[in-house]
Amino acid sequence: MINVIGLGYIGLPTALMLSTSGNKVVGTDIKEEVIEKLKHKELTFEEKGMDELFEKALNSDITFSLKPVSTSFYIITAPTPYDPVSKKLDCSYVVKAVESVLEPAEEDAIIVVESTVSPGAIDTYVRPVVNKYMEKSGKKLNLVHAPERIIPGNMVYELEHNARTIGADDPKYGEKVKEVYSTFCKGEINLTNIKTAEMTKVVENTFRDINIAFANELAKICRQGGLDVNEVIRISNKHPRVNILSPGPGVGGHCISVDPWFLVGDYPLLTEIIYKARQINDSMPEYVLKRAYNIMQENNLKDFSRVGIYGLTYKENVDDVRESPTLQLLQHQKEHLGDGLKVYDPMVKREVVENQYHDLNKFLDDVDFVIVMIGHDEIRENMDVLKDKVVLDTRNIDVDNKYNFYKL
Ligand code: SAJ
Repeated sequence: MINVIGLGYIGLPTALMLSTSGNKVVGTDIKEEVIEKLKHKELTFEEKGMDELFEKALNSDITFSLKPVSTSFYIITAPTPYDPVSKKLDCSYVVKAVESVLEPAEEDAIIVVESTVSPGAIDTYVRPVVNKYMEKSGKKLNLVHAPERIIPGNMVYELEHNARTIGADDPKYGEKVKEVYSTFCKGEINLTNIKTAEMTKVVENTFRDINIAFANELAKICRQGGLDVNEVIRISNKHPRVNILSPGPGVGGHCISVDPWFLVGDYPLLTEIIYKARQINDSMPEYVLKRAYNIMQENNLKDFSRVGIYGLTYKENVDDVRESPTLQLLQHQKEHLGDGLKVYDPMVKREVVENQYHDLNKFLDDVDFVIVMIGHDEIRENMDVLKDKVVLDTRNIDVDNKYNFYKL
């Protein structure tokens, strides 16, 4: 039986997938409301393909509990927040989750940590707790690190098809974990040690951050040079060894905008590109505001309260607002435009910011200038609704330049 500890964005789909792949699964979370909802057959967040997966898992007898159960296989998917000032990882949730399974764990049990941690964090924070318990109790436990790689918006597909990394002290236990993950994972499963597994995860997200920063820097260069960055990238990408990513209003989410800081924090003198890339991506929300100000002047628009922001999530078609470029932009609205910008996002049902709308038509009635921060399918499929507005399209939703939108 597998006990998944922490039923958030990673833990829940993982638990459901394991359950529908022939494993007996118990999902555990310390939050009562999460367990209550799941027991009442309600999902806690939206994600493509999750409804069907949940339905199947319920038929495969997945159960949910507030406390860990006694078994030989745990998967820890607790959150790993970071301190916004020091940029240091806060491993306390992972440590608490690991502590919670020490007592119920059977002799020789495997504890797989999936949460993203900074390189070396397992040795620094998790291993001492496990070792101390092993000494005290005489029970043998085995730590394994299998960092998750699934992308919000396509999690269910990627859980099944992505290659995976499994880091273990002893390859024998790595193989055991591989066997379990092979029940659902069709991708290649690579075995390594724990420290390498930690590093690969952070390196993967840092690679993407740097490449997005390059695209964003190009956008600034092309704007100043009077060029269309999207056209430059489209043509450059026809080269067989060039694959430039898309510029945008900033990098949000809990992964790419966070993980590179772990390397900067630990290797401050060596992380020049990595640090610069973070700064460039972090500069984008304010860059959008400055661009918006110029567009307002050009169009003789004076009323900041009739400026609307389309999109509050960190990327398209997800409901996650963590570290979203729009939230960063709103923090700086007063410095560059003025207070009272209006905000709408079809994916965000709850009240997150001031002046938030839940109806696209009402939102459009109240604004003259729309800054498209996120290209949700809703707006990509209904671009006509914007045709009478002044629009700053930061996501290049109007790929064919049919609507004369302003671009980044
Ligand atoms: N973005 C751009 N331009 C691009 C691509 C992305 O501006 O060309 C922006 C997005 O709009 C978003 C941010 O970057 O604000 C990050 O989005 P993303 O879709 O690139 O990635 P995440 O954060 O949703 O998920 C990443 C993935 N990592 C990599 O692709 C290397 C995913 O595989 C990881 O599992 C996830 O981080 C994680 O949990 O670490």
